[in-house]
Amino acid sequence: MTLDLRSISILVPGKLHEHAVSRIGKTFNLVAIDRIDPALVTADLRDTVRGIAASPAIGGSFVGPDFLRALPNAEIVANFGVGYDGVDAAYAGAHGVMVTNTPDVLTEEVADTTLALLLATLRELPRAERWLRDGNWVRKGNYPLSPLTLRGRSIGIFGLGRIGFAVARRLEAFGVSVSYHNRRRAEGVAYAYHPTLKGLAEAVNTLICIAPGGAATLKAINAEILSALGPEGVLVNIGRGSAVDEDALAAALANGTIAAAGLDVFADEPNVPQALLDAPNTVLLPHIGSASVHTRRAMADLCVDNLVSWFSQGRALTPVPETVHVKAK
Ligand code: A2R
Repeated sequence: MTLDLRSISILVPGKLHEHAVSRIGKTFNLVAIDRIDPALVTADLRDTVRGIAASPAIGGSFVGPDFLRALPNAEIVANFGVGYDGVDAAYAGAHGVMVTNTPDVLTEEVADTTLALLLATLRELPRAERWLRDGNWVRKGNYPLSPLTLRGRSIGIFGLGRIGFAVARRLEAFGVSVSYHNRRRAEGVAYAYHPTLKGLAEAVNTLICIAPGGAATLKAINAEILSALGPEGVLVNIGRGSAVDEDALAAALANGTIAAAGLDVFADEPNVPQALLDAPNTVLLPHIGSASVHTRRAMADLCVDNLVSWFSQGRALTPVPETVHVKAK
């Protein structure tokens, strides 16, 4: 007997990648509301929705207890993205709701973007390009030599997981030293381990943040960490903006506590603090770490494949650690 997945209602609250929406529409009974908001859940949705596919905005809407309580028959939340700080996975896990994310399929893309952002920040590539486009090469001559370089740098990775490893492998090819901080030492890894972020920041002059967001890393990169990085210091953040105290960072960039920062993520996206926009020593990207057509489509497929597997095989493909124990009904 084949199960007809079309009878299963999957809720898409707010925007989601169009390939994911299209596949959900063809496979399941797709229902949609404008945003993640329990006030928008009708009595009919409350009774019928068995799964949620969502891409919660950073610093915005949140699949939290209120939303999950409003949908008591939801068995699974398929999060679009590897970072799932937009879903209360601990609450979901404690209440028998599976949460999935989209790891691995974006790892190499985000690692590529990280190296691009690091080099763009050190060698001032966006400003150098502007120099050319503004006609300064013709009018004024060569672009000034960049004070910063990757040569001789020591790199600290905050969050040596899937993406962190892919970044470290690339950095090895660039001939620079790599060390890291995680809560636990990564097994079978030769890179120097620092049990504290402060210890890592003291030991290196370049900090790459690829740790998850959430309460445990909230503003972990603060004035103390930036000061430990020192005047040659460079911060690259490709993980989550919430991990950085942006006021402290703006001050550190303005007063020479550190030299430069390359940021792809911000605490309140899409809003970027004016002080970071005004700083000459920042390279700022609009959260494009994984944002190629190729990789976003792979993420969309994995997001939907989790729903298909859950409702047809009774298992999730990529459950988050907080919900691995959750069994299908
Ligand atoms: O702490 P550990 O031993 O679980 O290592 C993880 C580390 N990590 C932390 N390190 C220090 N303090 C924390 N509070 C903390 N929480 C986690 O971050 C692990 O080495 C790394 C995360 O790696 P994965 O789980 O493999 O994630 P993946 O695929 O590399 O993506 C990382 C993040 C996402 O969460 C999004 O925020 C972003 O990339 O797109």
